[in-house]
Order: sequence, then C-alpha cells, then structure tokens
Amino acid sequence: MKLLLINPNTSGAMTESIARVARSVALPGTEVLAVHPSFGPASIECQYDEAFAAAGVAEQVRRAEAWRPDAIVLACFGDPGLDAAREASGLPVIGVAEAAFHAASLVATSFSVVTTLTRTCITAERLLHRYGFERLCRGVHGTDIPVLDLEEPSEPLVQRIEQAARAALAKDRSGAIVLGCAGMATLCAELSARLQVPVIDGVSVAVKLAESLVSLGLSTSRLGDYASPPAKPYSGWASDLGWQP
Ligand code: 2AL
Repeated sequence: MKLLLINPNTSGAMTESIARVARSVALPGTEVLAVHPSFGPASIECQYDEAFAAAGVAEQVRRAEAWRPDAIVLACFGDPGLDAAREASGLPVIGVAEAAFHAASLVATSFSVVTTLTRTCITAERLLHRYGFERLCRGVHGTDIPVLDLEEPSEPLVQRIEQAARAALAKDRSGAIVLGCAGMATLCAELSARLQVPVIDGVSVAVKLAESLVSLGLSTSRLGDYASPPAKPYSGWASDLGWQP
C-alpha cells in the first residue's frame, strides 16, 4: 500500500526523522511518501501556527492526489486539518494524537501525556475531550522544550522528558506515557527502555492503524459531514486548491 505521511510543520529535518520512524514500523509492502507543506510555521506550538498548518495539510492532500495514496497519516500532535483531510481525500486519515490515545487506552487503564511547551497542554486537553478520552487521561504535562529542539535531541533533553514522564506517572497514578509531539517519535524506544512502562509514539501507532484500516477495506465515510467538499472557486494563493470533483 501507499501511505502519505504529512508532517504539518515545515521542518525538513523533522519530516525526515519522522519518516524514518514510520518506515521502521511499516510492513515491507508499505511505501511511505513523507511531505510537509510548502508554506507555514517551522513548528506548531500555538493556535496561530495551527491555523496555517491545517491549510498546509489540505494543500499536501491535494498535491499528493496524483500519487494515489491508500491512506494518510498526519504527524503533528494537534492533528491539524484532520477533518479537512478526511473530507478532501475520502481515505483513511489517522492523526497521531487520536492514534496514540487509542493505543494507550488498550495497554493501561489510564495514561499521561508528556508534551512540549506548557501552553500546548491546553490544546492536548481539548483533543482528549473531542475524542472522548478525558476520563482515561489523568494528566497532560509540559516540558517547555521547543519543538525544534527535538530535531537533534541531546542527552539532557532526553533526560528532561524522562523526568517529566516519571513525575507524571507518580502524580497521575497512570500506567502509560503518550509522547505529545511527533518530533518525539525518535525517542520512543529509548524512553520505553528507561521508564519500563508502555511509551506510545503516535506516529508508529498511526502507521499501523492506517495499514489495518486499508487491509480491512475501511475508509472514511462519505455519509454526513465527511462527504466530499462542494466544488467552488478558490482565490488568491489557494486558487488551485479549491475542491473539484
Ligand atoms: C507538535 C508536533 O507534533 N509537531 C509540531 O510542530 N508541534 N506538537 C506539540 N505539542 O508541540
């Protein structure tokens, strides 16, 4: 199958490292095309960033149509543009936050999220409510690590995440850690070894869920609000991105 992996931020280095993780868990027959928007923020750390990132996701969904993907993974923990990507593509589209919450709920009775800037905790909490996981997540914890510091993680940075995770497990009395940034995907194996609890990287889970849905023949419903967008002209820099059947 062909899997389109969209990193909604514009960091080429992060796109590459996320793609390496995705390819390391993908089945031998899964081809991963990793892309990022042609415009927008280098990292997504606030709602202003997210507004541009969602448009960038829509852009990349349209640009990749010719490649004919079977499924799409959105590799940013805010899941920006998730609904738009489902509408526009009709394919299985998996956001890494939604994927990680599902996986965590299967391996522990409750979990904690460890993320980047403290301000993004509120975004993660909103997503937990939106997806219905607020009862299972016992805490969202910021580390105040800027997303771009994860491009080349140093040992002190890994230790900061490890310490935040240990504190979260103790304070929340939870059984698993969800990594609250796609840029943390490369650290999952190391943190799993150090923490000795399930550590969930949403990128890996999203790849496996996308493969599962494709193999089961399950795709986005076209009934209701995931129906194709109505065709209409778009203007300005988005003039070639309006949905045409
Ligand atoms: C993210 C992420 O996954 N990628 C990005 O640029 N920002 N999420 C986060 N909580 O910082």
